[in-house]
Amino acid sequence: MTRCLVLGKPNVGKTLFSLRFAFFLGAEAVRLARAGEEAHWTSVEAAVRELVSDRPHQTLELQRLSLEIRGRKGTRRLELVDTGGLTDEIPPAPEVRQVQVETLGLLLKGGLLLHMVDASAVGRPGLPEAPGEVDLQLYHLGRARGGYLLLANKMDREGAADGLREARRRFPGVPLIPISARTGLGFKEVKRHLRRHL
Ligand SMILES: Nc1nc2c(ncn2[C@@H]2O[C@H](COP(=O)(O)OP(=O)(O)OP(=O)(O)O)[C@@H](O)[C@H]2O)c(=O)[nH]1
Ligand SMILES: [Mg+2]
Repeated sequence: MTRCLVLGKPNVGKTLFSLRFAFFLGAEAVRLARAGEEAHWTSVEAAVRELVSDRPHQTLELQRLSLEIRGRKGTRRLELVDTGGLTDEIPPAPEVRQVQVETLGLLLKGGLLLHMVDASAVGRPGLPEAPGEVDLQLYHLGRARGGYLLLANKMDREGAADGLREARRRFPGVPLIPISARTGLGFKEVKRHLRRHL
């Protein structure tokens, strides 16, 4: 089973995307090991209510989703891993540092990389979600290693079209798909892209 990491700064929409994409692919439920116990949700709304927040560093454990992409040429399996938000600076809270260490550890083990940025924050350096040094590092790593896809999220928000243009300029030479984890825009393209790489 191919591992596929969803990476990026805090609050860019990694968890909302992971949950909605799981149901989009036809999962009947999402199951997660939380603090050693299995939790599961049979509706996307219930999962989102509990796991998504506008507060940064909501995700403090790697969240592994076992998924299937069905298609005419058979079924491909993947493990989608929703990770803790990465930051330019080392964060003071130990639980945030812990999940970042786990995230970077998994990054070094390989697998496909889905690097998410908030399109509505690109070119607005005052916002915490605006791409930073950590995004450049992920981009250079992904570009060199391959199996890398940039996701420009929050395309439903104002200013996202300008942000998308700026993202294409700043991160050239890699596949980029504009998406909205809120509306499902671009999910079909992400599915098609992943199928080709699994
Ligand atoms: N408008 C809009 N809001 C979004 C979209 N994706 C995520 N959000 C919102 O952005 C906030 C952060 O979403 P999360 O999925 O928790 O972000 P995350 O990247 O997992 O954040 P951490 O776990 O803290 O790293 C929430 O309020 C979401 O509802 C989107 O496509 N459009
Ligand atoms: Mg999260």
